[in-house]
Amino acid sequence: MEGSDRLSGVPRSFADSDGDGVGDLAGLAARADYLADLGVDAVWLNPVYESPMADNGYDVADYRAIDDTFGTMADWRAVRDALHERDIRLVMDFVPNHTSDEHEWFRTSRRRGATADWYHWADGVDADAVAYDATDEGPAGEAPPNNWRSFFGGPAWAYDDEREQWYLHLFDPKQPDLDWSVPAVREAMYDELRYWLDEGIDGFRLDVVNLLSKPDGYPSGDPDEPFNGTLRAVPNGPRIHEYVAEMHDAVFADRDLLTVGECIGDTDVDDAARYVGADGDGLSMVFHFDHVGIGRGEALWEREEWALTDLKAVFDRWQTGLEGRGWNSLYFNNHDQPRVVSRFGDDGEYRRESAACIATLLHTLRGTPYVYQGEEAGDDEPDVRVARGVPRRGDGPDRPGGDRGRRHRLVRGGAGGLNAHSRDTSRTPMQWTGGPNAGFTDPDAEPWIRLHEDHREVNVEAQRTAPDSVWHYYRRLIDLREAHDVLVYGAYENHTPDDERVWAYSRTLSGGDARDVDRDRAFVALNWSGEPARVDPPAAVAGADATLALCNYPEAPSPGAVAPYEARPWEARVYLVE
Ligand code: TEU
Repeated sequence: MEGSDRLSGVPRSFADSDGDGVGDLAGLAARADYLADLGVDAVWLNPVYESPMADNGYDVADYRAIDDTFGTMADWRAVRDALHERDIRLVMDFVPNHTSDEHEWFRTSRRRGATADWYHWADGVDADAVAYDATDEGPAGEAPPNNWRSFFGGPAWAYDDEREQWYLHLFDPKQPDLDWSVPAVREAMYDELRYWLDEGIDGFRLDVVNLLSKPDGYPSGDPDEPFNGTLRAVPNGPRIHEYVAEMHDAVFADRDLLTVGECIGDTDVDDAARYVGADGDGLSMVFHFDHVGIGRGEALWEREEWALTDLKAVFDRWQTGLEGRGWNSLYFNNHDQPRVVSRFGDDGEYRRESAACIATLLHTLRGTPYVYQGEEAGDDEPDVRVARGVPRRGDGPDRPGGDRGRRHRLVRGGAGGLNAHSRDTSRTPMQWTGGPNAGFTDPDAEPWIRLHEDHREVNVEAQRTAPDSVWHYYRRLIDLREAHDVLVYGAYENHTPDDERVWAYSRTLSGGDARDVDRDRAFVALNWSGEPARVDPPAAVAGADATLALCNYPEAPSPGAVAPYEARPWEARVYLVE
């Protein structure tokens, strides 16, 4: 299970069964064969719990109920069964750090009932005594308890008139943070997790799990850093590993599960090793942000020049750093990230080649590849103004009038930076066909968010009928990885760390490995550019007998040995070396 693919997706954008323009569980169940055809062996479902949808369902009002938007519990069970019948596992997104402000726990907390201390409540401070800005909220002359900023913009504290105190919300004001130092909170969350395991699911993606333990006393962060230093002050807090270990023992132990924890901020390899646990008694793996942080400016919407060597350095660090200590997750895309073809590839002339080249990287490294809906069809980024319509229809923090909305308009150079980091553009409906509404919903329905205008050319149906498409290339990559353990478990060595175009590396499974290994070395060469580039295989593989197992150009040479060659733009080759 470790090495194979997961497909992640936003249910509201995947497939609509009832013509209301919003994707749903019945739509997903009806596409189970598609997932099996692609070859993924697990599905990570973004939240489908009952929610006022202030943040795409990451604001949960009831962890045990399915939101009407997506269907019923019976529909959910039908999805589970449809996947299981095809040997596809189901991983649920779980949101432990915060609830919706409409959750019964928060309603009771704000009136100082039984869950009075379940959230982070604090008194305000004298506005004249602090250096940070007060807000218009709260009593006159009172500032929030500290200077932390919400990751969605604005102060991280909101004043509650009913309780007459401030509560912490690291995301939207409708997402109050739970206080995990309270044992009853942890027990309640473990109960919710067990509920879903008892329903027969196969794992969890744990949303911002590394924010659960807040620093004692809510110390203000460094005002010279982005978000006033909140992103440095809060993640990986003092008791976090205690909580994860406890969660493991209380919920995950003795079950065959996949647990992946999203870890934002400066989570490094050593932190990740601790999350996984010395004896595997933690999470299966984490999502870190080191590589997706490349090319992002200081301000949220700024875009910077980036260099391939920087991207390599991140992967090198994680590939070698976790060797023998933990397992990597491998991803570029998800519901929060701009489409990788537009970001690190070429969404113009070399869309097909660059999409396949980047996919080759994800499928030939040590770890678990995650593919985000549409990625397998080579989806790129629509212009954000198109995706959103005017006014935009996306939900959550980027809504108009929010802090992000204000930042949008400040971006220099038009929509470039905005496109680069908006979350809406990756959430446009799945492009199934070139027909009306791209086959996502009924022809006369209005999709909840506008379709990408290129769906007439770029869609699953067209991709599946073209043998040399990105879609078929993903299929072949998935099969190749399944067939060759060296691509899953082999040690990674980068042969070209300083090259700005060529990324050439080998994977080696050392002898004596108990697994059934048919070949013990692979050599992968990627030309990460639109120019021809010379590939010089390292001494260890040069001249060795080899099979060219995969190449993203249809006319591929089939040499009996790895020899130097001139790589075509975005050419990717995978050799299995004798
Ligand atoms: O994301 C955590 C997170 O920090 C992201 O919001 C990220 O900073 C942002 O998207 C910029 O790229 C998780 C979920 O994946 C996201 O969808 C939720 O909005 C968030 O947590 C709150 O639950």
